[in-house]
Amino acid sequence: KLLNSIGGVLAVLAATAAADDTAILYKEIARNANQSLLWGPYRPNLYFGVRPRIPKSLMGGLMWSKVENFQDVQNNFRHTCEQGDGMRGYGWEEFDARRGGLQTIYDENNGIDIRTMFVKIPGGSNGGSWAARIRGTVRKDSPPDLKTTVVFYASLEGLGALEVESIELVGYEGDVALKGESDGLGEYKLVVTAGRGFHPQSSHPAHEEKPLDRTFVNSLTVPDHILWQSKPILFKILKESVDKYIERYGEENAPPPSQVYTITHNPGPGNIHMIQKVFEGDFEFDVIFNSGSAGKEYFSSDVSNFIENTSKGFFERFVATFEPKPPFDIERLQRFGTNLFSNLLGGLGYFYGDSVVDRSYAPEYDEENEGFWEETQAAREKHAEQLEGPSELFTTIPSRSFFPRGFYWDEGFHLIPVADWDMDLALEVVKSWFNLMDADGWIGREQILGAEARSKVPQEFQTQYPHYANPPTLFFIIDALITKIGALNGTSPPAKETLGEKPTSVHLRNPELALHYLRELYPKLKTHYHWFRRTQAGDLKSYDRDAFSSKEGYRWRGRTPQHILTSGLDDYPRPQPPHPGELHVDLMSWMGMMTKSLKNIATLLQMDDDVAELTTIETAILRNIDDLHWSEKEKCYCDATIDDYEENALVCHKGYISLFPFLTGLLDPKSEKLGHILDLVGDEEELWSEFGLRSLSKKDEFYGTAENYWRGPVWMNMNYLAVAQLLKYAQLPGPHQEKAKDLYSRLRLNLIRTVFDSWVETGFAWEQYNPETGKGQRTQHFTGWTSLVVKIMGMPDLSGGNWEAHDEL
Ligand code: 6A9
Repeated sequence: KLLNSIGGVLAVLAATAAADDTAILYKEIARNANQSLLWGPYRPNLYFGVRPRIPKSLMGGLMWSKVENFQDVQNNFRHTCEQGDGMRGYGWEEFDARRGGLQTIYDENNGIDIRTMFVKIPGGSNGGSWAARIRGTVRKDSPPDLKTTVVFYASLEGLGALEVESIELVGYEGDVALKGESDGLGEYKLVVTAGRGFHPQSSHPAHEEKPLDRTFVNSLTVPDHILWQSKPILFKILKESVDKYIERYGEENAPPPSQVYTITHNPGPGNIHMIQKVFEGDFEFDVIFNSGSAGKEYFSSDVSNFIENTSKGFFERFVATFEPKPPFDIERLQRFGTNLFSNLLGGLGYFYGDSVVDRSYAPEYDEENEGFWEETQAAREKHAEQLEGPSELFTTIPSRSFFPRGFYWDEGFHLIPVADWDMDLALEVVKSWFNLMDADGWIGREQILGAEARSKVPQEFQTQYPHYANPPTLFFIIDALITKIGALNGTSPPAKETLGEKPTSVHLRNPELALHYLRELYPKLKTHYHWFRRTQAGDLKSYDRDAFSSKEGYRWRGRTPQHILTSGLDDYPRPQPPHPGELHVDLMSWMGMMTKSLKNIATLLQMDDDVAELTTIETAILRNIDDLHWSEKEKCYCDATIDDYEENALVCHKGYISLFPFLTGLLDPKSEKLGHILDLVGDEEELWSEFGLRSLSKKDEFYGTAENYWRGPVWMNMNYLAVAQLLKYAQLPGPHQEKAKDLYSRLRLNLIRTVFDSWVETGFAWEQYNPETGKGQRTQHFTGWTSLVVKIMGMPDLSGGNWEAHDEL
């Protein structure tokens, strides 16, 4: 049935000649896509940093500080996003990876709001040109003549040249231009305009020699591997300058801080160029990158137009894409939605570098013995980690301040909204992740690529192990692609794709290209899948009943008594003590989801043998989920272990883990078990809170204890899965339809209200929410899976307007 329904699409691929054409067309499209995605603010760990998707290349970044007194600079120079900076909020209000966007940084401690407007200007054969307008607006509560120093730097890693175009002796009165040439970018010119704004004046003799209405440039040559440490480099040259002033005038008669903290003007060749301006009050200037092959140079007047055009239609496109439904179809909430989504997409980064992997394959890592976690711990200490790579990754990130790097299972969630906005981009990111896969089929859970990324992670957390897994959420995106091309149910691609300002996704407009993509990726997906089956297999020999002869049972590797970091639900309570015969119901469910997804692709691609094999596995998983993990006593799904009497026993801690077969879409709408699961979901004494579903039941002995990370707090990724499944069952006939509908309607409202209220109150999205108060907690500015609320806002209102009875949103 499935195969027939996609006959039309497959006919295109049937003839070899046609398939060849597709491959050629595909290459051309990929090249074009690369053009529009080459440049971006792809250094999301910085408040504003630009780079192309080229391993060693030109990079730019912004730093600033107030210079009102002699203490400001040390503490207030901004560069990397830090939770301790005391921002009143920051982030992208509008962002599209192919066009640009705008960001505001509410820097209360510096008394200024910094706006960065970034636009991409297509043209030529090297990824086009771009411009950034930097605007500073003095905050209401700070003095109107606030003095701010701003540094934009450009650095060049690898081969090529970058130098100041013309030399001015005291400082530049007009624009500063750098010209450069490097791999993948050809020749280019980077201009920092004189801009607009007042500059501090003083009667101190130093001011006459170095008037602050000039732009100062200090060009240096430093080893490539320390280029990313631009702030320490700046501090070093600032200190030299401060020392000179003090030496000359003494501390008593030193010039004012705005003068003292200016770099020595020393323009020339170098691989890093610091470009500094000092302002009094509001200011604005542009950074314009003109690609030589574009054949046209752009100026500030053009930039104004590009900014306007980039912004125009953004909101409409957001609304057309996510279609917020009542009661969220009002502007206030839609603006909140654009903000969350823009921050998710604005977290897109390009990472390149080596990473720490323990490839010892030590026998202890087989985790075969009781007490294995002590053996593995000892082995981990013994085996020197090795650096491997370098590798590259194009990905979004969970949080710009705290976790500015790729996380495997977070990314599948991030890409769910991205796939609606720009499917081609989502597929590019998926491909980038699968390019990291090793020959065995392993992809590291946390991608800490290069020294800059490592600098954010304590050493004991840096090493990745090639036998450690993480939930395979990228399969969500493959599923979304298949659903969107309508291939499996025979519908045609959605006409919505052509709405408004929304550029059409080439993979959706040409399903044959989507199939080509899947065909190319399929061998990797399969290798990855088999890696999971092999390395995370459970040991079923103690469960020696006939029903389990199929061997479908799974166990996360990498557990300790208190944590299974690999599961993603780090400290969720599990059987104690850990046992090599343990079986984990969440992993079993992920395997079910992955099997189904792979089977869909295999069906589309007419891999008949694979379809047959996957069908057998799927059936066995579905049967064993119930046989191995359902507790008749507790009426929910549980982990299994081997108890003191060498018999298998279920260990139940009610919470997200108990819902997993439901969360991953494996339950039949008519199943009696679904009814019990819904009861657990809706029980206020267990999982239900007015702020979303608790990770652990209020009645569990470990609720709210120890680290209390996944032991009660409300997480949006799991709540998104829950609300999406409730919607599914609310729309399918069955005995639990009404119950599902009621839970769905209320959960949908609760989740949006929780994230929205906290956002209004604090200016941020948060990593998790308190189940008692609803307040955002743990990591601030967590713009990863918390942004899934934009998908929830777009889910239908099934309450018939009954939400009016709820609190004002
Ligand atoms: C340790 C600390 C500056 C934990 O969102 C990323 C992950 C999730 O995948 C996982 O499910 N977070 C969740 O339980 C954050 C993990 C951060 C680990 C970094 C080093 C550095 O502090």
